[in-house]
Amino acid sequence: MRRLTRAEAGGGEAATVRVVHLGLGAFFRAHQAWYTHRANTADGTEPAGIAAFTGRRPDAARPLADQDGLYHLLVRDRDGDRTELVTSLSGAYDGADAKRRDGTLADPAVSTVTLTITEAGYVRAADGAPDLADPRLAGDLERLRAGDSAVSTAPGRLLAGLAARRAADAGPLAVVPCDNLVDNGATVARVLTGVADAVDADLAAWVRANVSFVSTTIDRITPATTPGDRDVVASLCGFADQAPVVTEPFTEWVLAGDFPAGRPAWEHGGARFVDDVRPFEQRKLWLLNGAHSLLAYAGPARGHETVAEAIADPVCRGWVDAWWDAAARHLALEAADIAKYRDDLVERFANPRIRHALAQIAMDGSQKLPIRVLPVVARERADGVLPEGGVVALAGWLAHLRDGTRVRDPRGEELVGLAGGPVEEAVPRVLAVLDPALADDAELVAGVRRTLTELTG
Ligand code: CS2
Repeated sequence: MRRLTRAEAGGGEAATVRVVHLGLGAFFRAHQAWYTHRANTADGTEPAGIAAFTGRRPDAARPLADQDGLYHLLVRDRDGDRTELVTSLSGAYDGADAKRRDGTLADPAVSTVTLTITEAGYVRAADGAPDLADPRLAGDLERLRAGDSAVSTAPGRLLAGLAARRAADAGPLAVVPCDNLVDNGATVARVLTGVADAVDADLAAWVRANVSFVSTTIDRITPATTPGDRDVVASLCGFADQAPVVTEPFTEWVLAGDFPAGRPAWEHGGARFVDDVRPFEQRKLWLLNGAHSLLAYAGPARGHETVAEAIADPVCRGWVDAWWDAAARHLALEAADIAKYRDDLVERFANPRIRHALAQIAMDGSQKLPIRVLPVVARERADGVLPEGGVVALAGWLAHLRDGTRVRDPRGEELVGLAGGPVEEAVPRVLAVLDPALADDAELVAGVRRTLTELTG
């Protein structure tokens, strides 16, 4: 078995770094790094290298660094597997390496920063402003004010890098968030300028004048890689790749915003540049991610562990269809477009070769539900409708919290506490954490109680 290196695999020289990425995980490698790879391999483009920094998993950099940044995608169709070598990663680093991070962001050759830091990584308060009372962010503010860039939150790290860029007079750049948030460009702008305001007024003014915040919709289902997947990659391509990424054939990237210092030619991977991402964003967040969360919380009550198992169960499929009917009523898109998107989603969810664990999707519900489920529930309630799919998603979340054994959420401890005890009181208590208006809606609360009892027997 051959070791994966640029010399062995013919991946070419690592390209000059033009993109910095924060959040070196599987989704980034299946998505933005793949688009950059596609851009680099198109005729007539100047190759752009990516320097990627880890977030929650510092150990993710090591196997990639050992492979000169190279790795394979294992693209799994329902009929078979293929591998694709991705060559756009020029460096993989521990996100705590402040010197490297700041030095790279201070390089005028860098034009773009992409982010996959998860919904929770933006450290936002309920009103969308940075949660300056969060102990980690408060600690970062102290350090940044003292000129110390050994910070730990993603907004703190990005701001430290931008301060270095300003000091080096390295010019403007674009920040491109790639997390499943509503209006993610405006969201990250609010967080970053809010943190900058709390650190230094001159730095905040520089950020406002020099950083363009691009909004994006991103999509590619990327389950966690298993040791068995590494064996499949080895047998398909003959390399002992220590860091392959499993993904589906489908991929989408829609972007709106300015790139003042240029950008990789991502359109060569199929990225679309539009004036307004909102219709694409709502379609994706409500139909795909909303259904994912519904299945993640209600599927285990019916004995399922993966999305493919759950969607094959007619009861779960019925819930998802009800959810999609409700969401579709509020999408500003043609009915035929929505029908096609739904058909494609069923096909993608049912892909038997993608083992997408419901437990993976169930993470961080307190951050995800307000984005992917509550907007539809609120619209349906305003129309006087009790949306069955939304009720099942919320009741399933309650069941997940009451069980308590698999909860991974920044507010997990508090939520598991609130979800305990008699159902009567637990339901409004937990719903109020998402939005007090939900707990005041007697019909909704009664529906969630009823469904919770049905789900948990
Ligand atoms: C999933 C997403 O884990 C989750 O919350 O809903 O990661 C989903 O797989 C991606 O957004 C697909 O593009």
